[in-house]
Parts: sequence; C-alpha cells; structure tokens
Amino acid sequence: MYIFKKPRWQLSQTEVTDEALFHKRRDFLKLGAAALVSSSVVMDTLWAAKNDLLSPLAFTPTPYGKELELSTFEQASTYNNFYEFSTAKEKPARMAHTLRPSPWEVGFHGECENTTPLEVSALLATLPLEERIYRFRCVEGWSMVVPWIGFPLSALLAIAKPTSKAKYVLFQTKYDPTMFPDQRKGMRQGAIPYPYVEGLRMDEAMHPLAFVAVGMYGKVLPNQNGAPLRLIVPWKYGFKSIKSIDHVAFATTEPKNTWQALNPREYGFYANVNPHVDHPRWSQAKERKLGSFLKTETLMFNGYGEEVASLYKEMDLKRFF
Ligand SMILES: Nc1nc2c(c(=O)[nH]1)N[C@H]1C(S)=C(S)[C@@H](COP(=O)(O)O)O[C@H]1N2
Ligand SMILES: [Mo]
Repeated sequence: MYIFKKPRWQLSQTEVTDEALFHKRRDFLKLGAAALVSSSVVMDTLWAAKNDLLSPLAFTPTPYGKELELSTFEQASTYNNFYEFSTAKEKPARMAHTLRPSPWEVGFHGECENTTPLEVSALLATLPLEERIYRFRCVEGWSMVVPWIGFPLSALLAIAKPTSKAKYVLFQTKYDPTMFPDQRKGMRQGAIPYPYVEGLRMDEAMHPLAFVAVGMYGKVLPNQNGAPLRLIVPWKYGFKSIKSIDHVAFATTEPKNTWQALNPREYGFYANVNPHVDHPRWSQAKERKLGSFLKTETLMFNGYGEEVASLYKEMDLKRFF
C-alpha cells in the first residue's frame, strides 16, 4: 500500500476552508440562541474593537478602487497566509503577537548608492501616506478587496538610489525565530525554507501600481498582515506580496523567490494573475472572494491589464508564469 504524504508546504485550493469561514458567523449565532442582534453585528463589533487597538494613520484618499466592494477588516485580518506562524489560515491572527514591529530597520543592499538602513518610523515621517483600494488574488483561488495605506514602492527604492546595473530587486522577510515560531524548527522541519524571499524586475518594481503597505482600514497593519511593512503587487498572485520586509537588495540577475525554489513546476518568478494559465493542480479561471459562496471570473492581471500589460508585451505568459 502506498502512503502518499502531501508535503507540508504545498499550497492547496481552499474550497473547504472558505466555506468554513462563511459559516463562522452562523455558528456564532447558534452559540447565543437568545441573541437579539444578528451575528454579523456582534462579529463586526468584536472586530471593530480589535481594530480600535491599532494606531490610526494620517493618509490621503485616492481614486484607486473606489468602485470596488471592500472585504471586511475581520476577513482580511483573520484569514491569512503567513507561514512563519502557521500554514493554517486562522492561526496567524492568534499567534502574531510575538512579532515586534517596532523598532524595525529596513536595509538596502546590492546595486545602489545609499546603503544606510532606515528606521520605519523615520520612513513614515518622510513619505506621505495614501490609501489605495486594490483587488488581491491568492494563487490558491481566494480573493479579497482591501483598502491599503502606504506609498508607491518607487518612493522607497528611490531612497536607495539604485545604480544603472540594478535590473531586479529582491525583498526578504525578517529572520528572527523569537518573533516567528516556524523559523525555530530549522530548515527541514519548518513549513518552508526561511527567510521568505521575493523579487521583481526593476520596471515592475517602479510601476506606479506597485505599493508598500504600512496600514489597512485606516490603521497600522495588524502583525498577521505583515507589519510593519509589506509589498502589495495587485496584478500578481498574493505570494509575491511579501510581508514584514527586512531588506531590499538590488541585483543584476533574476532572484529566486521562495515558492519558485520550492516548486519550480508550479510557481514561477512572474506570477501574474492569469485566468488562461492554470496552476498544474487547479484552474485559475475563477476565484472566490472571502465570505462569498459564488465564484467569479478571475480577470487578466487581476483587472490591472490596462496599466501593466505593456510590461509583458514581448513575453509568452505560459512560459514566464
Ligand atoms: N513572509 C511571508 N510573506 C507572505 C506569505 C508568507 O507566508 N510569508 N504568504 C504570501 C501569500 S501566499 C499570500 S496570499 C499573502 C497573504 O496576505 P494576507 O495574509 O495579508 O492576506 O501574503 C504573502 N506574503
Ligand atoms: Mo497566496
């Protein structure tokens, strides 16, 4: 008899978990049979209270995504992928209190003139914050719409003054086993190899839609969403949007991102959202927005094709997936 053990790191499609999330509100109602208020009101109040504990940010609203229907703060902050804590979606929200987002320095390495590390608080004092509502599509088939607060990635990279040799930029999540319990297990026992690494081509990184989030829903980022700062690349699958960034490094060659290193057949460097290129184990044609039962069509480049398609015009997107 063959026992096929699924590798722990293997991402899977999330139908069941999504349904579980959907039913959570109803279970809450059953718990309090005498409740006069609807479960969603109670849940929203509970989560509003959690959100209240986070510091508010001053920011300028922008027209980005004003037409989109927001996911709730509860949805975006309790259904997470953050393997440094756990591979279970609901666990990072409960475990991420061990992450200490301040003080926090961001480093700049490689092909750049200015390699002085910057404290995040100093960064916030320099760069004006804006709010952008973006669609977010995980490679697993779920999606959400989040009001991020932050600044264009180009503004962060400009501080480092990349040289003309910089063709790619690498991002690395902090490695600190006192903050991230899964990093304690060592290379072979953890869910994935750490530190988590991601990368972009320089022209992708400088694109005006590429964003660094330091907050969401008007407040600083909850730890489980990648405090104190994380990447948001809305036209790419969620795994490109690396959390809790320790440093960036400018490179002459394409860096190997964590998921590509783990499974190059399933995950590439580009990871552009593409309904016409299926994942080897599931279709990417549709997605399920958090909290909803029905699937909707996935949009080319996650709906940002008008802005970003020109970055890839000479490329075979089936090959460079
Ligand atoms: N350091 C780090 N960054 C990460 C991940 C992770 O496990 N570790 N997961 C990625 C994946 S697969 C997704 S879908 C998003 C999830 O972001 P969210 O929890 O804010 O929804 O974070 C991405 N960034
Ligand atoms: Mo993801």
